[in-house]
Amino acid sequence: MRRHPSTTPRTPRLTRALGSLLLVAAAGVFAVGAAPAGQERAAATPLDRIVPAPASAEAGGSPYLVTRDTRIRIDAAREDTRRIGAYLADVLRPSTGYPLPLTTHGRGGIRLRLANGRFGAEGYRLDSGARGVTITAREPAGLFHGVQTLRQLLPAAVERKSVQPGPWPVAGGTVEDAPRYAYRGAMLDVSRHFFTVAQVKRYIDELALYKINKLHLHLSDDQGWRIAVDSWPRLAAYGGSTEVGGGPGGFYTKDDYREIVRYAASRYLEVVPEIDMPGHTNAALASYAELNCDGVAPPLYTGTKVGFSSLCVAKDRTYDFVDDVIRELAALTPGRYLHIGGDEAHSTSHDDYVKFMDRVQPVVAKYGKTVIGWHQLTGATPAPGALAQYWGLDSTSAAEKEQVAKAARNGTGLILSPADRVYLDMKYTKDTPLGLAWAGYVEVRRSYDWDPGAYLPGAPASAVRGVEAPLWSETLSTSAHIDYMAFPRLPGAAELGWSPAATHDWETYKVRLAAQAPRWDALGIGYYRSPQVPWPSR
Ligand code: TNX
Repeated sequence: MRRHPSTTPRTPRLTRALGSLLLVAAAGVFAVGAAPAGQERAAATPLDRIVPAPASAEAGGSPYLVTRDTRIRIDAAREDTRRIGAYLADVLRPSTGYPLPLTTHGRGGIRLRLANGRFGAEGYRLDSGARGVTITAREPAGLFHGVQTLRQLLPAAVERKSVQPGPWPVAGGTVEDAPRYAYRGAMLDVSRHFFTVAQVKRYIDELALYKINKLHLHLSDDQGWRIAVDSWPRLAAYGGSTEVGGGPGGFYTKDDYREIVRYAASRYLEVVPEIDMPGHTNAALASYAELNCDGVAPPLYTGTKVGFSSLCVAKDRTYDFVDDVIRELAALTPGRYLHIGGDEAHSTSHDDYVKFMDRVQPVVAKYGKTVIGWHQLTGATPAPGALAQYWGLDSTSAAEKEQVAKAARNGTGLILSPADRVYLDMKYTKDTPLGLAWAGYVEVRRSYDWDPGAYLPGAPASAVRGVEAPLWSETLSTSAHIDYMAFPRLPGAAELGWSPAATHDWETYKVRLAAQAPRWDALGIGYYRSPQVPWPSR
């Protein structure tokens, strides 16, 4: 993989070069009249004007024009390549109105090709010229990410569901790309408000566009238990029967959940399920009296306070429960991680917390999974291989930061989710109608402008496995709410996880981000029009 050696942002120079190239192109190929008279001719998007920024982009040669004759070429032997080709065709057909058949023969067109090479597990190369566009990768995940790049290189109208006039140019040149981090996540809290399978799928599609590869589902909390557990059926049937504000709540049957996992996998996302323990457990405690130290089940809870519930650490029955839940959840989980929460256990003594984690982490290992916990887990003894998800703030005490950094120095991997940067449920400003503000207001620039590799003092850069943007749902109950809080901050978090540090530059990022807006309009994604970003006028 070729990388730019310089540590200064190279985007402006490249963009200028691409800009003049495109003037030439526009005077040539597109002047032939592909666009209806009187309509502005679409210039091809410069190869590096995508989010996340690619590791390298070299403009050169003629653009490729997707036309009625374009075919999508795939490898006969590979079912996964065929599926990615079908996915691409599904994106392009409604707006172009072209047939875009999949074929294993011929030349040119859009070619998806698996080949050995230094692409890594998720990298790809995209070569574009007059005769075609070829995306090459070692693994299907790389091809899929390359397809997302191709989408963003086509005019935004390609995302519409009705036939658009075109033309459909892809700038000429080569993109070589691979992620900075293997873990690029987004979390959705389906406990405080329940979101249906269809709503989760919609979010998955939005995440895939920005090359996010982990969907962390916060499946249980005080306000609701959202996954069916056969051995403890009241968890979902009763514990899932309400939500914040007293609405009807809901839960996923095992088939629902398998469908989410399958859909996520088809977009190359791994689902990371979370059962939050030992705090954040009122829904479980309300469902089974025997889980309470005093044997009395509390009522269901529909408010938004945190820190008032705890599993009974001293009772053996608690560990039957934990074993059953983890066993059934692990069986539904093809991915390698199982998140056990561990945050805000304010009603569990420190000794009990340590005991609980010492007993529960081996259960996760027993069922073949790797532990992830919120960073409070570093106050106990993280299991070998465990990852800690850091959700502190700039203002978090030096002692707490050092506790996490020390664990990192001792081998605990880190997922970075600083609340005053990438908590997507934080209000943008005091006027944001949705969201919370306990971590402060988080405008778009603040959300983007930090370096995961150098973020936590005393933590080695090599401990950082990636970035995750959590979306807590105390105040959010619809897909429109999700979209408004996630856009435009989610693409920034995705870029921090994907792009080389050398590309990091707010001034060029905000231009690339602004260029995404017509795409969101085409996709029906309502977003916050931050005054920090030079949005095109509508
Ligand atoms: C803190 S972050 C929580 C959640 C809340 C969230 C709201 C974390 C691990 N716990 O219980 O939903 O703040 O922003």
